[in-house]
Amino acid sequence: MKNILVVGAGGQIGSELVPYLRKIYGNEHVVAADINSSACIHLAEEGPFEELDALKADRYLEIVKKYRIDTIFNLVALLSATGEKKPQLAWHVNMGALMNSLEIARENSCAVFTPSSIGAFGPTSPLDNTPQDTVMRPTTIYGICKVTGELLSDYYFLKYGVDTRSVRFPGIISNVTLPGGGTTDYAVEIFYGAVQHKHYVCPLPEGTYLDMMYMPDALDACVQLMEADPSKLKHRNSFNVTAMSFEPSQVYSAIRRRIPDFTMEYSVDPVKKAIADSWPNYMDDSCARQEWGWSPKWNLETMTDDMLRAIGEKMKKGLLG
Ligand code: AKB
Repeated sequence: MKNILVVGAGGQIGSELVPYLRKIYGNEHVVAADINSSACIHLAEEGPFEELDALKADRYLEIVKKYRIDTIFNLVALLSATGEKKPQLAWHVNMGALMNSLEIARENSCAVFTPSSIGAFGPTSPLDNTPQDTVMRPTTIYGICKVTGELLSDYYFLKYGVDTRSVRFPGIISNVTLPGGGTTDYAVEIFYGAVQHKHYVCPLPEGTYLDMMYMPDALDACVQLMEADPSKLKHRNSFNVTAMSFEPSQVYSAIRRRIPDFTMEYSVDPVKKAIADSWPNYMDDSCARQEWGWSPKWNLETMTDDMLRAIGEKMKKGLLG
């Protein structure tokens, strides 16, 4: 990776991936692009930024040529819960951005990273220790986009030799940019609830296990996979990766051990519950471990310490609304 373009840079992953990549590859070599320039003020101060609607192929191509891009991180996506409210829009945006990324990559010899998700699985997948290669019949539009995206990315590799690579991310927990419209968002919001209000109303019921990962591990996964020796990759689109699996009362207890007066109640969102019930409880990520050395560093305890510290600091500085 020499000249990198991150499309959808203002989102939860992009806002941390851009600075992480810039530290490794140099500020000038990592271009941030997003439809919403106001979400990218910090990114634009530290390195190149371009306003881009990823559905506009001509403008996308112009940026790739201008910066001689060789690697694209396509992070544009409407997440699972939003997708269920606006399925046609989710398909249009998620597949449109991917198709443009793949076509531009094909014409300009770029590698492409597009995150897939635990949402690519469905209720007929084995939900415990979900294998790398198994039944994938998701019942959400988000999952349908993810499976289609995986197949399309493999197709571009097999047919055109485009270097496409991807991971199936679990819920990602971070303290810089809030996620929006996802089913796993509760696992981020609970930390803000604990620090700001000492209370949280959880939209998923007790017992709903889902895979999760702390952002530093997610950033490592992106770089490690894109830097992996291609001759070692038996899979490409897409690798199961996970760092931990928990259900709401476990993260609540972890926080309560540090903030004893923190309280939580449940007010179950039936749409989110149905989505979460159709997703794995925990995935088997041994292929990622074997093929490119995936090894997460954070667990629920260490992540809880770090999340509460970081959000506490933001609150002291008056940075929380
Ligand atoms: C969502 O909840 O939609 C995402 C995901 C797991 O892909 N965070």
